[in-house]
Amino acid sequence: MKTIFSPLHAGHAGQMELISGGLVPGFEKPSRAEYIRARVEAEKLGPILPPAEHDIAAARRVHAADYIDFLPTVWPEWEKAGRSGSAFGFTWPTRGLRADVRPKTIDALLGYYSFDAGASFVAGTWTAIKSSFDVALTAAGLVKDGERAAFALCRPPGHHAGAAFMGGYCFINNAAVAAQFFRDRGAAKVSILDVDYHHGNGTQEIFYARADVQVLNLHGDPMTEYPFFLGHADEKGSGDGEGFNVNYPMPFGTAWDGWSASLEDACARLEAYRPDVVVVSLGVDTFEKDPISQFKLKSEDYPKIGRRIAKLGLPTLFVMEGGYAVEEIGINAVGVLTGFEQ
Ligand code: SP5
Ligand code: ZN
Repeated sequence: MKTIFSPLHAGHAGQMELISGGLVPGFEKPSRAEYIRARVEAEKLGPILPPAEHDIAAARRVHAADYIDFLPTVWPEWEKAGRSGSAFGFTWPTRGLRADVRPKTIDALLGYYSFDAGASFVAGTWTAIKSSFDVALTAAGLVKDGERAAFALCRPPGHHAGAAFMGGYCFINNAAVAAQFFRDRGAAKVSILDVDYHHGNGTQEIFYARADVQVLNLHGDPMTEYPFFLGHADEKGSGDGEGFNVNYPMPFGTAWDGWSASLEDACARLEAYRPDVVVVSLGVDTFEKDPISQFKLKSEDYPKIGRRIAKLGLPTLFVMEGGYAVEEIGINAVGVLTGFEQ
Protein backbone atom coordinates (compact mmCIF):
# COMPACT_ATOMS: atom_id res chain seq x y z
CA MET A 1 0.00 0.00 0.00
CA LYS A 2 1.02 3.60 -0.52
CA THR A 3 2.15 5.80 2.37
CA ILE A 4 1.57 9.55 2.39
CA PHE A 5 4.16 11.47 4.40
CA SER A 6 5.28 15.09 4.74
CA PRO A 7 8.65 16.24 6.16
CA LEU A 8 6.88 19.38 7.41
CA HIS A 9 5.83 17.51 10.57
CA ALA A 10 9.40 18.11 11.80
CA GLY A 11 8.76 21.80 12.56
CA HIS A 12 6.54 20.72 15.46
CA ALA A 13 9.53 20.07 17.70
CA GLY A 14 10.78 21.01 21.13
CA GLN A 15 7.33 21.66 22.59
CA MET A 16 7.01 20.98 26.30
CA GLU A 17 4.43 18.88 28.12
CA LEU A 18 3.08 18.92 31.68
CA ILE A 19 3.34 15.40 33.08
CA SER A 20 3.66 13.77 36.50
CA GLY A 21 4.53 17.00 38.28
CA GLY A 22 6.92 18.53 35.79
CA LEU A 23 7.30 20.27 32.48
CA VAL A 24 9.17 17.86 30.20
CA PRO A 25 9.99 17.57 26.47
CA GLY A 26 6.90 16.29 24.65
CA PHE A 27 6.57 12.53 24.18
CA GLU A 28 4.96 13.34 20.83
CA LYS A 29 8.22 14.13 19.02
CA PRO A 30 9.50 14.18 15.40
CA SER A 31 11.53 10.95 15.66
CA ARG A 32 8.21 9.05 15.96
CA ALA A 33 7.29 9.79 12.35
CA GLU A 34 10.86 9.25 11.13
CA TYR A 35 11.07 5.76 12.68
CA ILE A 36 7.78 4.84 11.02
CA ARG A 37 8.86 6.21 7.65
CA ALA A 38 12.16 4.29 7.88
CA ARG A 39 10.29 1.06 8.67
CA VAL A 40 7.90 1.56 5.73
CA GLU A 41 11.02 1.68 3.54
CA ALA A 42 12.78 -1.24 5.21
CA GLU A 43 9.70 -3.46 4.93
CA LYS A 44 9.06 -2.33 1.33
CA LEU A 45 5.43 -1.63 2.18
CA GLY A 46 5.13 0.46 -0.99
CA PRO A 47 5.90 3.93 -2.31
CA ILE A 48 6.11 6.92 0.04
CA LEU A 49 4.49 9.95 -1.57
CA PRO A 50 4.14 13.60 -0.54
CA PRO A 51 0.69 15.03 0.18
CA ALA A 52 -1.15 17.41 -2.12
CA GLU A 53 -2.25 20.68 -0.52
CA HIS A 54 -5.95 20.69 0.35
CA ASP A 55 -8.31 23.57 1.09
CA ILE A 56 -8.69 23.96 4.86
CA ALA A 57 -12.46 24.15 4.26
CA ALA A 58 -12.49 20.35 4.59
CA ALA A 59 -11.52 20.77 8.26
CA ARG A 60 -14.50 23.07 8.83
CA ARG A 61 -16.80 20.20 7.84
CA VAL A 62 -16.10 18.61 11.25
CA HIS A 63 -14.58 21.48 13.28
CA ALA A 64 -16.02 24.88 14.24
CA ALA A 65 -14.88 27.58 11.82
CA ASP A 66 -13.69 29.88 14.63
CA TYR A 67 -11.54 27.07 16.07
CA ILE A 68 -9.89 26.33 12.71
CA ASP A 69 -9.30 30.06 12.14
CA PHE A 70 -7.69 30.33 15.59
CA LEU A 71 -5.00 27.67 15.00
CA PRO A 72 -2.72 29.58 12.57
CA THR A 73 -2.89 32.68 14.80
CA VAL A 74 -1.53 31.03 17.95
CA TRP A 75 2.20 31.29 17.42
CA PRO A 76 2.14 34.84 15.93
CA GLU A 77 -0.03 36.05 18.83
CA TRP A 78 2.23 34.29 21.33
CA GLU A 79 5.29 36.04 19.89
CA LYS A 80 3.43 39.38 19.82
CA ALA A 81 2.86 38.91 23.55
CA GLY A 82 6.65 38.67 23.92
CA ARG A 83 6.68 34.96 24.67
CA SER A 84 8.92 32.09 23.66
CA GLY A 85 8.91 28.45 24.81
CA SER A 86 5.71 26.47 24.25
CA ALA A 87 2.31 28.12 23.84
CA PHE A 88 -0.37 26.43 25.91
CA GLY A 89 -3.25 27.43 28.13
CA PHE A 90 -3.46 27.28 31.89
CA THR A 91 -7.12 28.22 32.57
CA TRP A 92 -10.09 26.19 31.35
CA PRO A 93 -13.84 26.98 31.34
CA THR A 94 -14.95 24.03 33.47
CA ARG A 95 -18.25 23.64 35.41
CA GLY A 96 -19.40 26.96 36.83
CA LEU A 97 -17.40 29.11 34.40
CA ARG A 98 -18.53 30.78 31.16
CA ALA A 99 -17.75 28.85 27.98
CA ASP A 100 -20.29 30.91 26.00
CA VAL A 101 -18.20 34.09 25.93
CA ARG A 102 -15.15 34.06 23.67
CA PRO A 103 -12.31 35.88 25.46
CA LYS A 104 -9.69 38.05 23.76
CA THR A 105 -6.13 37.43 24.91
CA ILE A 106 -3.94 34.56 23.71
CA ASP A 107 -3.72 32.98 27.19
CA ALA A 108 -7.49 32.97 27.51
CA LEU A 109 -8.06 31.70 23.98
CA LEU A 110 -5.60 28.83 24.44
CA GLY A 111 -7.69 27.67 27.42
CA TYR A 112 -10.97 28.33 25.61
CA TYR A 113 -9.96 26.12 22.67
CA SER A 114 -8.42 23.20 24.61
CA PHE A 115 -9.26 20.64 27.28
CA ASP A 116 -5.72 20.11 28.57
CA ALA A 117 -2.18 21.50 28.25
CA GLY A 118 -1.16 18.60 26.04
CA ALA A 119 -1.39 20.31 22.67
CA SER A 120 1.20 23.09 22.71
CA PHE A 121 2.53 25.24 19.90
CA VAL A 122 6.01 26.17 18.75
CA ALA A 123 6.98 28.13 15.61
CA GLY A 124 6.46 25.22 13.19
CA THR A 125 3.32 23.78 14.74
CA TRP A 126 0.67 25.24 12.44
CA THR A 127 2.62 24.19 9.32
CA ALA A 128 2.89 20.67 10.76
CA ILE A 129 -0.84 20.57 11.61
CA LYS A 130 -1.72 21.64 8.07
CA SER A 131 0.66 19.06 6.56
CA SER A 132 -0.88 16.31 8.72
CA PHE A 133 -4.36 17.32 7.47
CA ASP A 134 -3.04 17.27 3.87
CA VAL A 135 -1.52 13.81 4.46
CA ALA A 136 -4.86 12.45 5.71
CA LEU A 137 -6.86 13.87 2.79
CA THR A 138 -4.33 12.80 0.16
CA ALA A 139 -4.35 9.22 1.48
CA ALA A 140 -8.16 9.32 1.70
CA GLY A 141 -8.23 10.39 -1.94
CA LEU A 142 -6.29 7.25 -2.94
CA VAL A 143 -8.86 5.04 -1.20
CA LYS A 144 -11.75 7.01 -2.69
CA ASP A 145 -10.20 6.49 -6.15
CA GLY A 146 -10.13 2.74 -5.68
CA GLU A 147 -7.01 1.69 -3.77
CA ARG A 148 -7.76 -1.14 -1.36
CA ALA A 149 -5.91 0.70 1.43
CA ALA A 150 -3.59 3.62 2.14
CA PHE A 151 -1.48 4.79 5.07
CA ALA A 152 -1.70 8.41 6.20
CA LEU A 153 1.51 8.87 8.21
CA CYS A 154 0.04 11.81 10.11
CA ARG A 155 1.94 13.84 12.67
CA PRO A 156 0.67 15.52 14.82
CA PRO A 157 -2.08 12.99 15.59
CA GLY A 158 -5.76 13.92 15.75
CA HIS A 159 -8.22 11.76 17.68
CA HIS A 160 -8.35 13.86 20.89
CA ALA A 161 -9.27 17.02 18.94
CA GLY A 162 -13.01 17.77 19.07
CA ALA A 163 -15.18 20.10 17.03
CA ALA A 164 -13.85 23.18 18.85
CA PHE A 165 -10.92 22.08 20.99
CA MET A 166 -7.41 20.67 20.91
CA GLY A 167 -5.69 18.46 23.49
CA GLY A 168 -3.68 15.28 23.96
CA TYR A 169 -1.10 16.20 21.25
CA CYS A 170 -3.97 16.71 18.75
CA PHE A 171 -5.16 19.82 16.86
CA ILE A 172 -7.11 18.82 13.74
CA ASN A 173 -8.90 15.47 13.91
CA ASN A 174 -7.39 13.88 10.80
CA ALA A 175 -9.47 10.69 11.00
CA ALA A 176 -12.70 12.67 11.40
CA VAL A 177 -11.78 14.95 8.47
CA ALA A 178 -11.10 11.86 6.34
CA ALA A 179 -14.35 10.16 7.36
CA GLN A 180 -16.29 13.30 6.42
CA PHE A 181 -14.37 13.49 3.13
CA PHE A 182 -15.60 9.98 2.26
CA ARG A 183 -19.18 10.98 3.14
CA ASP A 184 -18.92 14.12 1.00
CA ARG A 185 -17.57 12.07 -1.94
CA GLY A 186 -20.40 9.55 -2.00
CA ALA A 187 -19.87 7.01 0.78
CA ALA A 188 -23.21 6.46 2.53
CA LYS A 189 -21.70 5.03 5.71
CA VAL A 190 -18.22 5.17 7.25
CA SER A 191 -16.85 3.29 10.26
CA ILE A 192 -14.00 4.64 12.37
CA LEU A 193 -12.13 1.95 14.30
CA ASP A 194 -9.90 3.60 16.92
CA VAL A 195 -7.27 1.22 18.32
CA ASP A 196 -5.09 3.87 20.02
CA TYR A 197 -4.52 3.18 23.73
CA HIS A 198 -6.33 6.40 24.68
CA HIS A 199 -10.03 7.00 24.11
CA GLY A 200 -10.62 9.06 20.96
CA ASN A 201 -12.78 11.61 22.74
CA GLY A 202 -12.64 14.11 19.89
CA THR A 203 -13.82 11.62 17.28
CA GLN A 204 -16.62 10.46 19.58
CA GLU A 205 -17.78 14.03 20.21
CA ILE A 206 -17.76 14.98 16.53
CA PHE A 207 -19.94 12.07 15.40
CA TYR A 208 -21.94 11.39 18.59
CA ALA A 209 -25.34 12.41 17.21
CA ARG A 210 -24.83 10.92 13.73
CA ALA A 211 -25.88 7.56 12.29
CA ASP A 212 -23.80 7.90 9.10
CA VAL A 213 -20.44 7.50 10.86
CA GLN A 214 -20.06 4.59 13.25
CA VAL A 215 -17.35 5.09 15.90
CA LEU A 216 -15.77 2.06 17.62
CA ASN A 217 -13.19 2.79 20.30
CA LEU A 218 -10.81 0.39 22.15
CA HIS A 219 -8.93 2.02 25.04
CA GLY A 220 -7.77 2.25 28.63
CA ASP A 221 -10.69 2.66 31.06
CA PRO A 222 -11.24 6.41 31.60
CA MET A 223 -11.94 5.76 35.28
CA THR A 224 -8.16 5.49 35.63
CA GLU A 225 -6.67 6.58 32.29
CA TYR A 226 -6.39 9.77 30.25
CA PRO A 227 -8.52 11.47 28.91
CA PHE A 228 -10.54 10.54 32.04
CA PHE A 229 -13.72 12.42 31.16
CA LEU A 230 -15.08 10.42 28.21
CA GLY A 231 -14.91 6.86 26.92
CA HIS A 232 -17.19 4.87 29.25
CA ALA A 233 -19.16 1.87 27.99
CA ASP A 234 -22.52 3.59 28.55
CA GLU A 235 -21.76 6.27 25.90
CA LYS A 236 -23.69 4.87 22.95
CA GLY A 237 -24.53 7.96 20.87
CA SER A 238 -27.43 10.40 21.07
CA GLY A 239 -30.51 11.14 18.95
CA ASP A 240 -30.02 9.77 15.42
CA GLY A 241 -26.60 8.56 16.56
CA GLU A 242 -27.97 6.27 19.26
CA GLY A 243 -26.28 2.89 18.94
CA PHE A 244 -23.57 4.11 16.55
CA ASN A 245 -20.91 4.87 19.17
CA VAL A 246 -19.35 1.88 20.90
CA ASN A 247 -16.70 2.04 23.63
CA TYR A 248 -14.48 -0.80 24.87
CA PRO A 249 -12.77 0.47 28.04
CA MET A 250 -10.22 -2.03 29.35
CA PRO A 251 -8.20 -2.20 32.58
CA PHE A 252 -4.48 -1.56 33.05
CA GLY A 253 -2.45 -4.64 32.14
CA THR A 254 -4.75 -5.76 29.30
CA ALA A 255 -2.78 -8.04 26.94
CA TRP A 256 -3.62 -9.63 23.56
CA ASP A 257 -6.26 -12.08 24.87
CA GLY A 258 -8.46 -9.41 26.43
CA TRP A 259 -7.70 -6.76 23.84
CA SER A 260 -8.38 -9.02 20.85
CA ALA A 261 -11.75 -10.06 22.34
CA SER A 262 -12.75 -6.38 22.21
CA LEU A 263 -11.39 -6.10 18.65
CA GLU A 264 -13.43 -9.15 17.65
CA ASP A 265 -16.63 -7.63 19.06
CA ALA A 266 -15.90 -4.28 17.40
CA CYS A 267 -15.29 -5.99 14.04
CA ALA A 268 -18.58 -7.91 14.37
CA ARG A 269 -20.45 -4.64 14.98
CA LEU A 270 -18.63 -3.03 12.09
CA GLU A 271 -19.59 -5.89 9.77
CA ALA A 272 -23.22 -5.61 10.88
CA TYR A 273 -23.18 -1.86 10.11
CA ARG A 274 -21.93 -2.55 6.53
CA PRO A 275 -19.98 0.66 5.91
CA ASP A 276 -18.57 1.59 2.50
CA VAL A 277 -15.16 2.37 3.95
CA VAL A 278 -13.19 1.97 7.19
CA VAL A 279 -10.95 4.60 8.78
CA VAL A 280 -8.54 3.10 11.31
CA SER A 281 -7.20 5.48 13.97
CA LEU A 282 -3.90 3.64 14.29
CA GLY A 283 -2.22 4.20 17.64
CA VAL A 284 0.39 1.73 18.81
CA ASP A 285 0.65 3.05 22.38
CA THR A 286 -1.00 -0.25 23.42
CA PHE A 287 2.56 -1.67 23.28
CA GLU A 288 3.96 -3.21 26.48
CA LYS A 289 6.96 -0.84 26.51
CA ASP A 290 5.05 2.36 25.83
CA PRO A 291 6.34 4.98 28.30
CA ILE A 292 2.93 6.58 29.09
CA SER A 293 0.55 3.62 28.69
CA GLN A 294 -0.50 0.48 30.58
CA PHE A 295 -1.49 -2.23 28.08
CA LYS A 296 0.68 -5.23 27.28
CA LEU A 297 0.53 -5.83 23.54
CA LYS A 298 3.69 -7.32 22.02
CA SER A 299 5.26 -6.57 18.64
CA GLU A 300 4.05 -9.95 17.37
CA ASP A 301 0.44 -8.89 18.05
CA TYR A 302 0.33 -5.95 15.62
CA PRO A 303 0.27 -8.01 12.38
CA LYS A 304 -2.69 -9.90 13.86
CA ILE A 305 -4.56 -6.59 14.19
CA GLY A 306 -3.90 -5.88 10.52
CA ARG A 307 -5.03 -9.36 9.46
CA ARG A 308 -8.31 -9.02 11.35
CA ILE A 309 -9.00 -5.63 9.77
CA ALA A 310 -8.18 -7.04 6.30
CA LYS A 311 -10.75 -9.80 6.88
CA LEU A 312 -13.45 -7.11 6.89
CA GLY A 313 -12.86 -6.92 3.14
CA LEU A 314 -13.47 -3.17 2.95
CA PRO A 315 -11.55 -0.19 1.55
CA THR A 316 -9.40 0.95 4.47
CA LEU A 317 -7.60 4.16 5.37
CA PHE A 318 -5.03 3.90 8.17
CA VAL A 319 -4.45 7.21 9.96
CA MET A 320 -1.49 7.42 12.36
CA GLU A 321 -2.33 8.45 15.93
CA GLY A 322 -0.24 7.72 19.08
CA GLY A 323 2.68 5.49 20.11
CA TYR A 324 5.61 6.74 22.17
CA ALA A 325 8.05 3.84 22.40
CA VAL A 326 9.95 5.34 19.49
CA GLU A 327 12.46 2.51 18.99
CA GLU A 328 9.62 0.08 18.28
CA ILE A 329 6.98 2.43 16.87
CA GLY A 330 7.92 1.65 13.26
CA ILE A 331 7.98 -2.10 13.83
CA ASN A 332 4.55 -2.01 15.49
CA ALA A 333 2.76 0.45 13.20
CA VAL A 334 4.12 -1.08 10.00
CA GLY A 335 3.45 -4.52 11.52
CA VAL A 336 -0.27 -3.73 11.37
CA LEU A 337 0.04 -2.69 7.72
CA THR A 338 2.07 -5.70 6.57
CA GLY A 339 -0.35 -7.93 8.51
CA PHE A 340 -3.18 -6.30 6.57
CA GLU A 341 -1.47 -7.05 3.26
CA GLN A 342 -0.69 -10.74 3.97
C1 SP5 B 1 -2.62 10.80 20.50
C2 SP5 B 1 -2.28 10.34 21.89
O1 SP5 B 1 -1.90 9.19 22.09
N1 SP5 B 1 -2.34 11.25 22.88
C3 SP5 B 1 -2.04 10.89 24.22
C4 SP5 B 1 -2.02 12.04 25.16
C5 SP5 B 1 -1.68 11.59 26.56
N2 SP5 B 1 -1.45 12.69 27.44
C6 SP5 B 1 -1.46 12.42 28.86
C7 SP5 B 1 -0.52 11.35 29.26
C8 SP5 B 1 -0.53 11.10 30.73
C9 SP5 B 1 0.36 9.93 31.07
N3 SP5 B 1 0.43 9.67 32.48
C10 SP5 B 1 1.24 8.54 32.83
C11 SP5 B 1 2.60 8.94 33.33
C12 SP5 B 1 3.55 7.79 33.33
N4 SP5 B 1 4.86 8.17 33.84
ZN1 ZN C 1 -2.84 7.48 22.54
